[in-house]
Amino acid sequence: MKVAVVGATGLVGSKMLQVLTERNFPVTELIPVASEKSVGKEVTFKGKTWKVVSADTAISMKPNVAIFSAGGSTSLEWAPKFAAAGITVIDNSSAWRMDPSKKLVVPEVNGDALTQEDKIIANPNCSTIQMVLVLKPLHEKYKIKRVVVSTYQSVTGTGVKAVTQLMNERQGISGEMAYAYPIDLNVIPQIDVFLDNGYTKEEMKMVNETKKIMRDDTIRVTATTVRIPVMGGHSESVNIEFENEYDVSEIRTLLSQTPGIIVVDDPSKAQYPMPKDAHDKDEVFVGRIRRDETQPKTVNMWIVADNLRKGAATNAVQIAEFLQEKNWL
Ligand code: 2RA
Repeated sequence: MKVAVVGATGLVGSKMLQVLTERNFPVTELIPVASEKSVGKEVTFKGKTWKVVSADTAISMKPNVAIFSAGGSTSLEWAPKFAAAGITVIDNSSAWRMDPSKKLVVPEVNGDALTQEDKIIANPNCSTIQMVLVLKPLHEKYKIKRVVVSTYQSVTGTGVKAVTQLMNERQGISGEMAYAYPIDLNVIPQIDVFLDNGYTKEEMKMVNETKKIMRDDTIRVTATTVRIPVMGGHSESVNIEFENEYDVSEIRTLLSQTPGIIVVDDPSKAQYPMPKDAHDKDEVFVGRIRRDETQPKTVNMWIVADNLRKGAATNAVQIAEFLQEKNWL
């Protein structure tokens, strides 16, 4: 299988290469793609070096699949050109996510929506992916009415520049800033730009993408998304109101039995998920599952995942695996 990774030199791109290797995706030829200034550089994959090429050259090399992680404008420009050449695109940017003609996929949740005709497939936003994986079995069993989520998001979600800003601040070095404010010893209640309704784009991604992936517009979601000086993953405090009555221990069992989820929830031993433990893991971790005592049929929980893995690279590679198993690549 010839695989192009567009944005191969970025944080998510490098994670893609790592995940493709670990999951033994049958890559016979890697086509790393990056901006003109990186063309000619080399990328190491499976013990070999592969030359970085331009998007144009990559199309002429006819990969079976192209996994994009190079930002929205690159995806808008290039994904249709790859697709027109018959190459299936899995796109990690927000460019196509809410396009009604494109599927937005978390394989465990709505992989069944995919068909052989889908040539540009959108990978959801990191903070949405980890939440919907948990919401899906709960919705099936208790029917979700409303979700209130607050996020605590890792700087790795912004990219290399933000990691450098955090590290520089920690060492007292002044350098280029990824954020408008210091991030070390701080919390920034803004991820992405503000929209007219006073919410940020990241918050509205959580609202809109959740409905699309869950295929249910009746689920009400409200979000506050926050950047914190952490590296290993995104954390989320999630309050979920159901239509039907539930039982906390039943939820623990249900989530423990759901592929891709690990329940870490033992208050007597101070056991709960933390980003430092989720780091470099593919699973989504859930803990602090407890009844919301202020209203009926409502539960609180804490959801943590490595945003570069299940929130980005792993989910994209899982989509590729799904297509490959169907022989659609
Ligand atoms: C973030 N959601 O963490 C972004 C990355 N896709 O900023």
